[in-house]
Amino acid sequence: MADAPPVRALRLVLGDQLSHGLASLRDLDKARDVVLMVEVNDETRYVPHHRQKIVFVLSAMRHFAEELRDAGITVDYVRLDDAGNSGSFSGEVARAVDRHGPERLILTEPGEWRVLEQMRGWQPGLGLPVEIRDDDRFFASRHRFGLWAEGRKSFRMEFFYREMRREHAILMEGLEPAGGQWNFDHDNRKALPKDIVPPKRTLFVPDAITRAVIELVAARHEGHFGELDGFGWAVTRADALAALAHFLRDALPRFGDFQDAMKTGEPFLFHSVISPYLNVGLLTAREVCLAAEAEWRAARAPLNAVEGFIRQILGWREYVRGIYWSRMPAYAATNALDARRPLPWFYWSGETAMNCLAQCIGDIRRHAYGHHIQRLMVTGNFALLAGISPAEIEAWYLAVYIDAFEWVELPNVHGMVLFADNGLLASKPYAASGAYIDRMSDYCAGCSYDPALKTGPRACPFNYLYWNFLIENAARLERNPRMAMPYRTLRGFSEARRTEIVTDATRFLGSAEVKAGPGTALPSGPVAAQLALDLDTPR
Ligand code: FAD
Ligand code: DLZ
Ligand code: SF4
Repeated sequence: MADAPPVRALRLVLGDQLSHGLASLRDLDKARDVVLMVEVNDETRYVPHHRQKIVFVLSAMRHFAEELRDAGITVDYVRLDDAGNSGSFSGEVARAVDRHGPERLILTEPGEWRVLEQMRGWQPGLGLPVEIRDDDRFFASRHRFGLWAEGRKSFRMEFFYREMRREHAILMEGLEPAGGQWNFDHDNRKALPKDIVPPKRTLFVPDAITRAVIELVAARHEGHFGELDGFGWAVTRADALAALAHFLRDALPRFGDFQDAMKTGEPFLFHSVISPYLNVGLLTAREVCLAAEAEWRAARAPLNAVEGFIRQILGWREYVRGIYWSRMPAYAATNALDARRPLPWFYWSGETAMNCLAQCIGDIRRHAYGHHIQRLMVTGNFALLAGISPAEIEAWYLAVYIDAFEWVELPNVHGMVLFADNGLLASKPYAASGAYIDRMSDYCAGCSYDPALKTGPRACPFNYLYWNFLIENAARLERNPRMAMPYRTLRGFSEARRTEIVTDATRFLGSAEVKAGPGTALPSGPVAAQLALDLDTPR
C-alpha cells in the first residue's frame, strides 16, 4: 500500500467555530489536510462554567466533527479524557504537529483575547508557518469597526447600527429605513398581561453522543454551577435551524412588545433563545437577520418586533464585538466607579430573600439562560448598586450562561451593567430602584420585601441602594447630563432622609445575606477552589 501523502495543512477548529463556511476550512484539500479539534481542561475550567454549557460546547464539537468526517474530511479529534491530553490548546496543537508533521497551521482568529495571545506564540514556538485568518462570520470585521470608531469620542450603538443597516441593505426601502424610522422601541417594552401565554420552548432529546458527554461532564465537573437534568439544547446545525424556525413562527411577532417583561417560571417568554447557536457558529448572524426580515416582508410579524430583533444582532452583537477587539486588553482592567465589594454568595446559591434575584438565579441554574432584562436590570442592577468588583461579577457572567464568551460578555457587563469603562459604551449607568422591577415583572408579589417601602428592614433593598449609589458616586456622575434628573431629586432630600438611606444601605450590605465570607458564603470543593484560582488570576 502506498504511504499517505504528507499533511499539507493542519486546520484548527475551536469550540465556537462550528461553521462549515469557517475561514480556516476554505480551500481545504481533503486528500492532504487534517482538521484538528481538541477538548481541553483549560477551556472547560477557566471559570466554573455551568455544566450545561460544557455539555453544549463539547457535544456540538463532536457532532460537527462527525459532519466533517461524513463529508470525507480527515478529523483528528482529541477528547477530554483521552490519554496524554495536555489540557491546553498550545499543548494539543504541539502534539498534533508532532503526529502529523504538517507544512503549515491554518487558524481562524479566536473569539477571545486570551486565546489570541496563545496563538501568537505558536509560529515561533512550533517553527512552522501559522496563518491566522479573519473570522468573517460577522457583519463587521474588526477593521470595519475600527474605521467607524476612528476619531470618535462617543461610541453610540445606534449610529453604528444605522451604518450596518445601510451597508448590508437590511430592513431598508431604498435609502430609507423600512417604515420611515430606524428604531421602534417606543412601541416595545410592555409588561406581560396575565392572559398572554408564551410559547413552549422546543427541547431536543439528547442522542447517544450528547448522553456520553453528559456522563463525562457529570463525572469530571461535579463542583461546577448548574443543573444537568433536562438538557434540551440543539447541538447540530439542523436542530439549531429548527429552533430558529420555531422562534420565527411562534415568538417573533410578540418579541418587541414583551422584550423587557419578566415572569416567574417563564425565562424564555418571546425571546429567540438562539444566542448559543449564533455564538458557536451553528447559525450565522446574516441568515438569522434575513430570516426575520422575510417574516416582516411576508406580513407574518410586525415591524416593531422585527426591527427590535434585528437591532440586537446587527446592532448590539456586532457593536460589542467591535468594542471588545478595539479596546482589549486594557478594557477589562478599568474600574471607573472603584467598585470593590466581593461577589455575594447568593449569586451562586440563589439563597436570598430578594425574590427577583432568587428567581433569575434559579432560572439560570436550571437552564443556563436568562434574558437580557434579567441580566441587565436584576443581577446586573444589583451588582452595580452594591458596587461589586468588576472582575468578580464578570467571572460569574462568563460562567453561568450557556452563551457566555468573553467578547460578548465583557462589554455587556463591564460597560453596560457596571459603567466600569466610564461611559465608553453606555451614556449613563442603568441604575434602577425596585419600582422598575415591580413594573416589568411579577416577582415583587412573591417577595418578603416591599417595593413600595423606601426605608426600613422591609423596604425593597433596590430602593435605598439606588439612592445610596447616587450619593456614593456623586463626584463621578453628577455632571453627566443624563443623570441630571435623579441628582436634582436627590438634592431635594432632607439631611435626615439621606442619612436614613445610607444607614439602610450600610446595614443591608453588611448583612449575612450579602456577605461572601466564610460562614455565609464560600463553599468547599471544586467551585471554591476554581473561583479562588480564577479570580486571583490577572485578566
Ligand atoms: P434575544 O433577546 O432573542 O435577542 C436576539 C439575539 O440578539 C441574541 O441571541 C443575541 O445574539 C443578540 N443580542 C441581544 N442583546 C445583545 C447584546 N446586548 N449584546 C450582544 N448580543 C445581543 N449575550 C451573549 O450572547 N453572551 C453573553 O455572554 C452575554 N452576556 C450578557 C451580559 C449582560 C449583563 C447583558 C445585559 C447582556 C448579555 N448578553 C450576552 C446579551 C443578551 O442578554 C443575550 O444575547 C440574550 O439574552 C440571549 O438570549 P436570546 O438568544 O433569547 O436573545
Ligand atoms: C467554552 C469551551 C469549552 C467549555 N470547552 C472547549 C474545548 O474543550 N475545546 C474548544 O476548542 N473550545 C472550548 N470552548 C470554547 C472556547 O473557550 C472558545 O473557542 C475560546 O474561548 C475562543 O473564543
Ligand atoms: Fe426584587 Fe425588591 Fe421586588 Fe423583592 S421587592 S422582588 S427585592 S424588586
